[in-house]
Amino acid sequence: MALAKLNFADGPDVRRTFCTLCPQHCGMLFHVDGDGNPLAFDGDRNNPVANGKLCIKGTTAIEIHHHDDRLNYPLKRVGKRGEGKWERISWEQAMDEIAEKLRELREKDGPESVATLGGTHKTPGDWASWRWAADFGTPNFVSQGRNCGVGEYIAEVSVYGWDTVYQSYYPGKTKCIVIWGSNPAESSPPSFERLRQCQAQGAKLIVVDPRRTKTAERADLHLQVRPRTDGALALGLIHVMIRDDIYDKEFVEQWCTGFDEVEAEAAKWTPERTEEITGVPAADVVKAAHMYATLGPARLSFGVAATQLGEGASRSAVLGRAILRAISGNLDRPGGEPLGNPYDADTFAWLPNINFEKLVDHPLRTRESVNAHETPITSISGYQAFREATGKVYPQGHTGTAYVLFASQPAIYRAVTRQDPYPVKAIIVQCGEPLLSMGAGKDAYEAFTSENLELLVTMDMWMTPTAQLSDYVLPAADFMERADLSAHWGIGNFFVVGQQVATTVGERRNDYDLWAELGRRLSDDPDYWPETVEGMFDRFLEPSGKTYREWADGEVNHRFTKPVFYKYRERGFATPSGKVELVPSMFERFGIEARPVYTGPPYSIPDAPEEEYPLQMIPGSRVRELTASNLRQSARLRRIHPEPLCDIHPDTAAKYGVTDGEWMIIERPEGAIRQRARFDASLRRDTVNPDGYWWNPDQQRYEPHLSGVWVSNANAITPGAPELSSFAGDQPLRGARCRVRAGDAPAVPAAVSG
Ligand SMILES: Nc1nc2c(c(=O)[nH]1)N[C@H]1C(S)=C(S)[C@@H](COP(=O)(O)OP(=O)(O)OC[C@H]3O[C@@H](n4cnc5c(=O)[nH]c(N)nc54)[C@H](O)[C@@H]3O)O[C@H]1N2
Ligand SMILES: Nc1nc2c(c(=O)[nH]1)N[C@H]1C(S)=C(S)[C@@H](COP(=O)(O)OP(=O)(O)OC[C@H]3O[C@@H](n4cnc5c(=O)[nH]c(N)nc54)[C@H](O)[C@@H]3O)O[C@H]1N2
Ligand code: SF4
Ligand SMILES: [Mo]
Repeated sequence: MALAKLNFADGPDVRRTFCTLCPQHCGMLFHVDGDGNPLAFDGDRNNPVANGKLCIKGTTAIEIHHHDDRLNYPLKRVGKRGEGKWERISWEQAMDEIAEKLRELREKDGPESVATLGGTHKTPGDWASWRWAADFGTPNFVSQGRNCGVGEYIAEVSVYGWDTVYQSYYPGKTKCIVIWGSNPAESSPPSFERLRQCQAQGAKLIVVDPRRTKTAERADLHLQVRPRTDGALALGLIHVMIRDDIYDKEFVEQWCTGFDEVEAEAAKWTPERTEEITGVPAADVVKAAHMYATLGPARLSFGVAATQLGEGASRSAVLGRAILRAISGNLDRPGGEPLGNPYDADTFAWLPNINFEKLVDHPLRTRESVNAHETPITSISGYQAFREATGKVYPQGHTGTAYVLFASQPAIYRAVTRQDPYPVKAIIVQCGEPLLSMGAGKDAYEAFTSENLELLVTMDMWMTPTAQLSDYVLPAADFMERADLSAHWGIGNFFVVGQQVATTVGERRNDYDLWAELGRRLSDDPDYWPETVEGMFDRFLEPSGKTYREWADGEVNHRFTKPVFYKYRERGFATPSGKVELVPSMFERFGIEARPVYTGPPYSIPDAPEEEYPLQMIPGSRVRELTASNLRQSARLRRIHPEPLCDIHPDTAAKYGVTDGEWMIIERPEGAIRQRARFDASLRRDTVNPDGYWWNPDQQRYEPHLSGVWVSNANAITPGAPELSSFAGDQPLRGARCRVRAGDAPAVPAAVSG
């Protein structure tokens, strides 16, 4: 229950941390009893992320902490995979047995035969798994952030040497905001609040989204783009800016290379042709270009959609957006696109403690990641190339470098089932849910149930569908049960430290412990893993001059590096040439089309044929009350959103016999799912928006139902072929073709506990 006005200064009964129920990491205070039970909570007004506000998800923290379904003890499978027969074992036994198997595989098949699948901004599991992979010697590690933004990061760092992903707009300073393929009204309460403040101070808003989202409702101009055609739209905007001479000529002349090639490509994209492909009226393309280029400092936001458009479409979209930011003269301009500052040398030691350098030179590693031959820029050699290019300006490298190293999930599944390009035989899942949230769920299932897979370990808070198929299931602590530190993967110029709030229930463990325990059994370096996560935090925080304890218990528990603008004027851009490379040499070096050539529908690689699958689906759009596949256990949140809903235009529904509020079937070659239709007359007629990540934790567990993983889960039917992933290995999660029809309610087998 929320208790009004908790204050950290009120004494030891009030503990201070931050919420990790979604990636925003809003500051939180808890009132605890003498046994370490959290009794009440409040937002932390002294934390700048949300200034004391919490969203509805955050308010379920105590419910989540005490929930009956939480995993409390390590389990070892004794029946067949997915049969639900377990033996309770100790952590010691689990770690010994898992480490032994990993050692055997490393000796027999090389360290690359072990893969890890992680989640998004779930401290401390993410960085600890990377640090572990670097020490073990496997390049086959992924955290789910790869599908939020690898393509965008790579494009931005290639074009101007740093990224703008985690940057924000500034009330009073930012005059034009373009929210493109993002919906902060649902996905980020703190940045939506900021957006409102900017609008109140006169900023104009352009939203690029096939849906009329709550964010789009606030827009001065809504460009209702056809899914997957963002690259064409970007070229149309560039075309108008050049044609009407409203780009920043001086900046382009002084700082950019490749402008002529961009101009030649953009010349083909008249507003009329742009309208033909994107569905955005030509007059709106012109209007948007003028607003963006002339209103004053402008911020063109990051949004996951552009990364998730798959082969061809994604590349032109992210490259086009990077070019727009550059030629509009907004790079590193106050109120525009601050090129994030790396942590000062005296603030925070991020990359040195992730230790990717060890992976590069690992004596046991002989191979690149399983996707490197297809998407060579996301690889160890890609990482080295970016280190070299950015190193001249940022000696520590680009702090988001992990993104360049992430392997691609479909390639990992293929390496298990087809042993191509080499076998992967063990997978450790932690903080992520591959069957539900990682795309290509069917391929994940095939891999997890394959005889080729000798070990599947899942560490989670719940018995997820992936956990149900695992050989070992390990109980994870929630954020209240651990000491914590968030640095947003080293890309946010901000860190916040959290106290442990609650006493751990049962044998739940901090995610760090998994990697440290395995690491201690497998590492050649006895000092690599401090005994506790606090010890590891001390290492991260060492340059700040304070220990974890001092930060956690001190008056202020966070630090924000103030942006410095126009840094390039002194040291150039962190690209190979030191200039903004509008046609990035880094792309050329890795065999990627470096001009912003648009390849969208019709696709260069066949997806589902258009005649049979006339619609496009854009599943996985965030809803305020859930985080991906997570939090469906909360009775409170389920009451708000009890069933999977698929948005569809009434005319489209009429055409295919679908009724508002009734069940409908969404089909692709991979299979069919059922959701309830929700009419939305503001949606494009060629687009449907199925809810993402849907399962039912209260339905029958284990095979064949697996808590309903195949019933409504949109990622059961997102394309899985590795060739359909983008140049950066991001999956085609949005815009794939589909068809719809009316259907009966799904059959629900009786729930059995266990
Ligand atoms: N409540 C909640 N908040 C979250 C999360 C959550 O699960 N729940 N997840 C967190 C994570 S991991 C992330 S990465 C962020 C993501 O945050 P956002 O970037 O805001 O992601 P979405 O809400 O999925 O918004 C993507 C938007 O893109 C639109 N879209 C779909 N296809 C296309 C297309 O082809 N072109 C264009 N231009 N737009 C398209 C969709 O309609 C949708 O409105 O949210 C974070 N916050
Ligand atoms: N179709 C479609 N698919 C998408 C997207 C999309 O837009 N459309 N978005 C993609 C993006 S951007 C992202 S980031 C992913 C999100 O994908 P994930 O990060 O996989 O999403 P979640 O469902 O939030 O978390 C997965 C699991 O982590 C567990 N978990 C939560 N906290 C902890 C913890 O502290 N420790 C441990 N061990 N486990 C924990 C949860 O119980 C849950 O089972 O989805 C991706 N998939
Ligand atoms: S779930 Fe809500 S309160 Fe928690 S971090 Fe996300 S936005 Fe903040
Ligand atoms: Mo994400």
